[in-house]
Amino acid sequence: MIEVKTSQMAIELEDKYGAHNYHPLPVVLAKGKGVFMWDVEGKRYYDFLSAYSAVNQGHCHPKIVGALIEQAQTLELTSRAFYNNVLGPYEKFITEYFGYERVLPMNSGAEGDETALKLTRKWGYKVKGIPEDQAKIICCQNNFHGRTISVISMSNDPDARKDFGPFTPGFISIPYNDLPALEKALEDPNVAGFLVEPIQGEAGVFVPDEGYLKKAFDLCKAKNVLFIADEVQTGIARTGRLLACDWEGFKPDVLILGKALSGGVYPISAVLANDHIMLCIHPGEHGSTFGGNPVAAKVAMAALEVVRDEKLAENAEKLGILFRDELRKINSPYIELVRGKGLLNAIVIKPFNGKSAWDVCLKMRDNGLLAKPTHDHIIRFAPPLVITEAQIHEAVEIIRKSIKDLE
Ligand code: IF1
Repeated sequence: MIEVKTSQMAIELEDKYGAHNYHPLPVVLAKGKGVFMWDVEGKRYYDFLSAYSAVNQGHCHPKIVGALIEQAQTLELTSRAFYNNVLGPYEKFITEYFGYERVLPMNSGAEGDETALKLTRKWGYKVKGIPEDQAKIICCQNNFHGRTISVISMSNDPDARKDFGPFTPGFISIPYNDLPALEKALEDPNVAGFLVEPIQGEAGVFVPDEGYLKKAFDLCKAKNVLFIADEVQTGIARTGRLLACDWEGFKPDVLILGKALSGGVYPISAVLANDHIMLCIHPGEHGSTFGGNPVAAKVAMAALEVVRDEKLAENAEKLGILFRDELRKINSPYIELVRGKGLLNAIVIKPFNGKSAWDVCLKMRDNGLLAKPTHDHIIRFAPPLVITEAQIHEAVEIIRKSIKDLE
């Protein structure tokens, strides 16, 4: 491997040899620890993206990395053709942790969503009695559930869809945070499930009205429809509760987890459900070579233990309140709005002097804090949940200074 000596060199290599499916902020990271990352030149940054909430436990958490190394040196992969001595204990651990009877382990978030869609359809035919090939799943406008063809079939984002058709049929798209629209869509007797993000991440950290999720859950129950929560981004303590649905005191029928299920060290996702749903899938009907492998199982257990032992949900709730309060004190005509829950937050920027959210992110980078715009005018702020109160104050100061620098 050739050695990357400068940031410029790394950028040129990616530009020359990689597919151009991303447009990263120009910063080349070489090291991470806790809430910080360092670039190739050794400059330190606050990480206010956390790899889209995968690194909730902080970069290179010793307990999680330790679990990875130890298991990788012992037994890495057996496939599911055989049993292994770690998967069972992991399945017991994660189901008890989240309060479900069964888990189906996968790797990426999109695979988790695909799994949930297949499971819901299967349940629709086997239990609900929907006629063959007629099952429908309700999804929400402006959703983000990943990049596979069936998942983008639910999307209304032209960038995600254009020239990737034809699409998978069987989805009904309704506006998010709109109970009457849900009620109407649920009149169709062939609806098997309702898939929703408790907070829409890609849409710009759009937090629905209080009570929306629980009422949506109740509407689904009244029509014998599965409520499927995509907690890939909102789950694992990010919003100040273990799950974002916990805020409204109900348990989704089907729960999709990913990202921080590994603390960012390994791609791990999972679908959780109770027997009457999960046992609709039989041997040979679904799976994955890597899903639930011994390394993933050990890593996920360590990652979940860290969340509990270090009280990350409590910290996210407390520091989220502080963070939003402090952001709202920044007196700038360019901050239109601050919103979020726990440590999943965003500011909406009013375009000014021809500057956009991207320019703010570049300035924050210069001042030592990394965040990413979503759309032209929204910046997501989601630091690792191990952040301290003093660090929140320091980070807000960087954000304030960066906006003032542009004024
Ligand atoms: C990228 C966004 C975040 C997700 C939810 C499933 C998945 C995601 C709720 C799929 C993934 C990511 C992936 C990342 C960008 C990102 C993202 F801005 F695009 F919307 F986080 F907000 N469900 N979210 O948020 O998980 O298959 O990627 O493991 O680069 O596409 P995956």
